[in-house]
Amino acid sequence: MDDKKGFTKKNTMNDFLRQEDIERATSDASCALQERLSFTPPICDVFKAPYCRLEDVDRYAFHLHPEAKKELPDIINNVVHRVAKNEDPSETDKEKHRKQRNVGIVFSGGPAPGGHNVIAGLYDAMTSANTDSRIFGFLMGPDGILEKNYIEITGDLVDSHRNLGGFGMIKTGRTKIDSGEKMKKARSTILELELDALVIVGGDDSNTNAAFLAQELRSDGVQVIGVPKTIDGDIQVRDVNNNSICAVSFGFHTAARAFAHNINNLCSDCSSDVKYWHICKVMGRVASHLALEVALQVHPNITLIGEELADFIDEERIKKAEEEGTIDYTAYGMTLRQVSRLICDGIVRRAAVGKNYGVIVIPEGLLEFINEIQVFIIKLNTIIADYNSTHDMDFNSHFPTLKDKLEYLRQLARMSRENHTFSIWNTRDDDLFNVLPPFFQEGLLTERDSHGNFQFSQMETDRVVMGLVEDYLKRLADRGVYKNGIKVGSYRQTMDERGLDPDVYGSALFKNYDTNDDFLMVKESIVSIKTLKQTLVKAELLSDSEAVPSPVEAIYKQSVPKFKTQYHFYGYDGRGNDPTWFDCTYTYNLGMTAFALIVNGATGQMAAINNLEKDFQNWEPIGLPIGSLMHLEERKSKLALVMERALVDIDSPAFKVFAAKRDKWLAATPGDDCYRRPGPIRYSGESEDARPITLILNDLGSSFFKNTP
Ligand code: FBP
Repeated sequence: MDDKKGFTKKNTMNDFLRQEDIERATSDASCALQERLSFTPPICDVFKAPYCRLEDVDRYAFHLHPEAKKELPDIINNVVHRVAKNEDPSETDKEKHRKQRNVGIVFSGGPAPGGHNVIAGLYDAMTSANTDSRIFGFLMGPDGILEKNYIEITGDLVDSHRNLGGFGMIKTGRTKIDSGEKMKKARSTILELELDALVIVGGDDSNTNAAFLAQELRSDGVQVIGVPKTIDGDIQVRDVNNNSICAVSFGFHTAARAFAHNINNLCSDCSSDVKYWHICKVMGRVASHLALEVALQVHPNITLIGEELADFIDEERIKKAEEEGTIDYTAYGMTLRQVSRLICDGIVRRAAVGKNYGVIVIPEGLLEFINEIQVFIIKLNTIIADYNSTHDMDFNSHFPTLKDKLEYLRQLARMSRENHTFSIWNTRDDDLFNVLPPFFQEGLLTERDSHGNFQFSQMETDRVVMGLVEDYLKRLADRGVYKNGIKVGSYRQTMDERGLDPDVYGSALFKNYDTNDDFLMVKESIVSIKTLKQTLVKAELLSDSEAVPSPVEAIYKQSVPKFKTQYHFYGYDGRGNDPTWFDCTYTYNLGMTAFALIVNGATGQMAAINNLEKDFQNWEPIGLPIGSLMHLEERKSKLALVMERALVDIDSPAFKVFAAKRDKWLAATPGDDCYRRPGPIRYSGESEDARPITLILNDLGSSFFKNTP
């Protein structure tokens, strides 16, 4: 366009950016986001009725811990509740349902995909019962309760977070309400906001908090409901008869599927350029549920499951000790060195069939199951907790460098020599600790979280294990055991091309030349050009003064493996993923379940869904008595009443299927690998990925073995 003076106005960058197509292409609201926001998860049948009630379910039994009876007297006799339709509601029931309520909600602990849908389910249920009801979201986790830091959750806010991952709407935090003073502050906020109920969305520690708050606030008439959240999958509830009542916490499926998809991409890559071993550390804190699910989703070549290592018994050692009339306690549980040998075995076997590449999955909590390391973790937990409880400054701030920390430990060892009543850290501990590599020492001494838990995600577990693997592989290579197999055809072609008779050299070079194997293995005694030459001279194929023929040298060089690794950590990425269909639906119904429990007067209960392992039509909203799920555990060096975490059960069908298939998935045979493509995460449409494979196998296994005479 010309201006008055006849100059042509130049388009500026701002004009360009203002164009509709540019705005659309660069908008924060991607098409994928908009589709997600408009997805409505299905609701359980019971929520289609206008009113619901709670039915006591007496087929489940729990061992009540005496300490729980003592500390939680008002909620310890809670039972399992099933949410049922109320087909014939009385006027009181209707009033109870329609009552205007104020409810608080808080996220606690690490984010887990689906959290926003818990809020959406609760919001939709509450506002459809009474449009004047209000939900307050406490910001930054339990700190929001203590510091009266909250927002009112509006319809628009909910609509802009439906089916989205993360906990961005109200954020999260790891503070524990674990002292009289904090309890007082929490109570003051809750009463000031005139809350009828508080919903705590969290893991084992947070549900423990929910139980204690329920006990504390009962006399004020405030209900407290927990919701099982954690990608770790370690909130699983079974009764004393092993009946599964809550198969898994929300977030687990999405995180596992996200990790699986990315790890499968590594499988595609490594089987294409055939030169790397990818080492994948997978989150999950202590339990290896995520690693197991990833194994079932992707079939990586090697997956370690911590719980299995702890259960290992070295029969040979036991037998030897028996013969000597002694007991060898070191025969129980795997050592770090044995774990590394296990991995080496897989690597060596694959190399023998020409596969000097692959994928290894290591759960982040692996070290917890290695006896020698667990002892360090427990001792250091105690030392750090004791230090923190008696000093104004915490251990890590007082001893900022590794050197300072080691010096403090040395002082403790000295103290134990001088004063025999002090035995937590003795000279032997100190000596053993000092031979560990510095990065490993740093890892073991990292700050514990606010619950006193060891922070496995900060530990370079994978590097610790793989350091030993690399050392041992070098030794195996020196011994001539770790070698690349040479394809028969490739050997013949190399020799033929240079006019050498493959059969003349074959028996001298290879230990399996006269077999029908697809891959030839260079003899173990040949570990250098020098030993190669000696072998050929001995076989009278060469004189002392002659050089090794170049094709033979080339074949030898091909047989020497280069062990190249790439390290990956799968944790925060999957934890922040948008939820799968399973998690979208599970969490939306959990929010509705929380409301059903509130309407019907429950407190100290955890909202849950029974039959998650089955098709959606069978899902059954329930309330679980948190008090009955508690036991004593060491936290900050003291025994504390906490909700019990579930570890991988190595007698479960899912684990047994994995154990039965792992040799196949190692694929140490000629031919293709057995990688499985789980595909990207979807939130709509049922498919084979509708729920975790672990749940499917455990369900199929339990009915199969029940029906087997
Ligand atoms: P929650 O148990 O709070 O759900 O957190 C799970 C988790 O993601 C673990 O898998 C991991 O070890 C830990 O949190 C990491 O903690 P942080 O977020 O503090 O780094």
